[in-house]
Amino acid sequence: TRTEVAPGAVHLPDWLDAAQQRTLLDACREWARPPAGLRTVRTPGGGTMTARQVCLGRHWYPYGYARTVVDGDGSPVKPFPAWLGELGRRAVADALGAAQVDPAPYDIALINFYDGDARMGMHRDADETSHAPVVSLSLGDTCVFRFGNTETRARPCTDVELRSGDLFVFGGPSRLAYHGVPRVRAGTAPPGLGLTGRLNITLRVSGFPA
Ligand code: MD5
Ligand code: FE
Repeated sequence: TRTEVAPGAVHLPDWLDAAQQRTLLDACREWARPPAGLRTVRTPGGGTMTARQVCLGRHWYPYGYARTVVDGDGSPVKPFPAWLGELGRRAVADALGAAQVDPAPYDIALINFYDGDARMGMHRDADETSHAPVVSLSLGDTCVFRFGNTETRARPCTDVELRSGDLFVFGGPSRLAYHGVPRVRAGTAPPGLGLTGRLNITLRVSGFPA
């Protein structure tokens, strides 16, 4: 069942089968290892994000991108693999149609690890130059994903449950909408996956020169 939550914002539940989820989880665990592994993101105001993160291709920090882990161990960022880019293009084609697949290749992945208490406040993703659709893949525990509007952090918004294997694509006018993760439902991951908590992989086109 394909649900268009707003123009360009499409939810495809269960897009990844159990074997594909396992493969992606194994890859995420490798990427999370040092050097340039999982780290805690510190915000300019002195706070810390509760979801921990690892990046591929370019390193995201509030609010920009770098080629090295500027707020961690200083290592070069791990490369963005070609197979992940192909997955991203296939995701956009399935969700929005082949005509919406950006000509530029996907070149950045941000992988967020949420434990039971982790959340993500309402924000916009505006640090990329390209407006190509963002591809979001969820693994593990179900979360409440809050999709807002392009004007304000506040209402109107729509809450959507994202489960392990779900695909969400944010394109067109939804690319710059406010969004967040108000809660993770601990203990709801598929028993066979072997993941405690939630993992989200976003694929992005930076629009930056190679
Ligand atoms: C997550 N991650 O579940 C979410 C999924 C992040 C982040 O928000 O910035 O790492 S990505 C959701 C997203 C991306 C781009 C646009 C929109 C949502 N949107 O317009 O709603 O960890
Ligand atoms: Fe975001």
